[in-house]
Amino acid sequence: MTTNVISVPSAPFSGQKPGTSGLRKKVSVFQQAHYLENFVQAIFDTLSGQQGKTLVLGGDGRYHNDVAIQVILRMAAAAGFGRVLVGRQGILSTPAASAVIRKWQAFGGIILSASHNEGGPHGDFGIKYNLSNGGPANESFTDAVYRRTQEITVYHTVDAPAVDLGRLGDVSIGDMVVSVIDPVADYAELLESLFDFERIAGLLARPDFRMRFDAMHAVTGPYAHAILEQRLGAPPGTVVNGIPLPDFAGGHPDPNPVWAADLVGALADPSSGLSFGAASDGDGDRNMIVGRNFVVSPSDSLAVLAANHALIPAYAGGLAGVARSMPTSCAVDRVAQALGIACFETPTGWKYFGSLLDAGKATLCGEESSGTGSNHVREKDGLWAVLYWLNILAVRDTPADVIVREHWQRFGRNVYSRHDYEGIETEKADRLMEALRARLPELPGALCAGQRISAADDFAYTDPVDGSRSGRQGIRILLEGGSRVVFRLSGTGTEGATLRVYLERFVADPSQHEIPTQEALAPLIALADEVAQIKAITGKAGPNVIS
Ligand code: VG1
Ligand code: CO
Repeated sequence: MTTNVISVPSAPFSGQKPGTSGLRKKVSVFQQAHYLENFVQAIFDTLSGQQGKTLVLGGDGRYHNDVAIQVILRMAAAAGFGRVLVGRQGILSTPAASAVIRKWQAFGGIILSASHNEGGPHGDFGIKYNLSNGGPANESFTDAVYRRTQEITVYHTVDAPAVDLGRLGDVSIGDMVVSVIDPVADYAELLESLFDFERIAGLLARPDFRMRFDAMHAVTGPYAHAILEQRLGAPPGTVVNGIPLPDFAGGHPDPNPVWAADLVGALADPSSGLSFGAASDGDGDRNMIVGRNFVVSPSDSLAVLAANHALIPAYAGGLAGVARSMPTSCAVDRVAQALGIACFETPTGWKYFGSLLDAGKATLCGEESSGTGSNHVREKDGLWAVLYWLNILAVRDTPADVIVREHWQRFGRNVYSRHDYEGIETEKADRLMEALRARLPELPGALCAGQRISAADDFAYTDPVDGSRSGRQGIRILLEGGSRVVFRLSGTGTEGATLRVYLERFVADPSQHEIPTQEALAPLIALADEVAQIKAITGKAGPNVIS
């Protein structure tokens, strides 16, 4: 059979610029004729050498996933790919896609997701490209794709019937083979090779240990059912909201105290009998860890994972180094120092960890936004983090909250919170950031809300492996004693702008560790408002989400 390529004339759309993690827009934007096709063609035009190679394709199952998969399959055939590995029903979590790319040495992968953003016909859709290392394409690639979208005049496809994605096995589109694969198998096998499954199964079988995993009606449902309940023997019902729905049952699949309030509430209620809770996001790369009446801060979680690495089979040989995004708290830095290993500070977004992982400079990475992962894939990985915690709990036989408290006693506590101001008019958000930038030279030494600022800058990063440079990655205001306030605008939203304010204060004295987080951070919250004029410029009385 030969592939008859059809070339369809098209014209550029404005705004097809990938953000922190791919291109995210309203579903209605993606539903415009040629919109998805143009972006996919821009990716394929930016690649070279894909002829005859393998592409991995899947998404988080949100609304429009099924339509987009069929479009991309036909375009992949026209672009000359030899094979596409596509998850059954078009499903692949982000970490599973990364695992499949690596295991089968694919040329790259396309992941359809807007992650934690809401779904459904009025929700968001998204698309991103991952390279052959399994990780998100770097900035130079996404910049090139964007440039291509601005000059596109044609896209290429083929005439072929829709592939039945419900049936495992191979079919052809022209010369290209489409292999419909089990979305869970390769990923579950990989996780099983990292952790002590026998020990975790023992913990889950104990009558005095009960866990709940909330899949938030997003992609991790089938993965959690297969791994936690089927392979590890957790009682049925351990996984809740485990059936993926195209609109996530109307919620935001974002595992934070606001959107996962049910889980947090259940762990705070002794009558639930629960001892450990966890949740993941739309595409399965984020994690939330909850102990009894205790939400583990993601920054603390990264530090705890690093400090306990010797208990985990895959990491018992030692960590090469750790890496965190700049706004993530410095808790893990203290662990790295104690271990005598390097700690890297990168801009926000997983794409910056790839080169460190590839070069063997870092083993564990994490972000304050509920993302942790390791060199087993090139994405953050929600269920990986949950299994890591379960492995620690199984070995130490200590509840999660006690593990964190003991960690604070040993290393001190980096009290931490993020305040999100959502739905700000873009013009106001830009004005706020520009005003802050303009004030940077005068801030060091200044007194603000009664506190002395010691340094202030706009974070810029030079990749230690490839030397690439990324500027304007967030305004940092540093105070004496390790306190910080960081300001940046979100790069994943689809409506207006979201201002993220990251607040951190180091508390060494154990007698002060139980002070409620917002209370401990109150002086910094006041400083943030005074220095950036948040209320005055945005007109908002307070943040929409505090995590
Ligand atoms: C947010 C998080 C960032 C994360 C990104 C993608 O980006 O802050 O840490 O890497 O989402 O995660 P931003 O630009 O909105 O702050 V996911 O799970 O949405 O793919
Ligand atoms: Co995600």
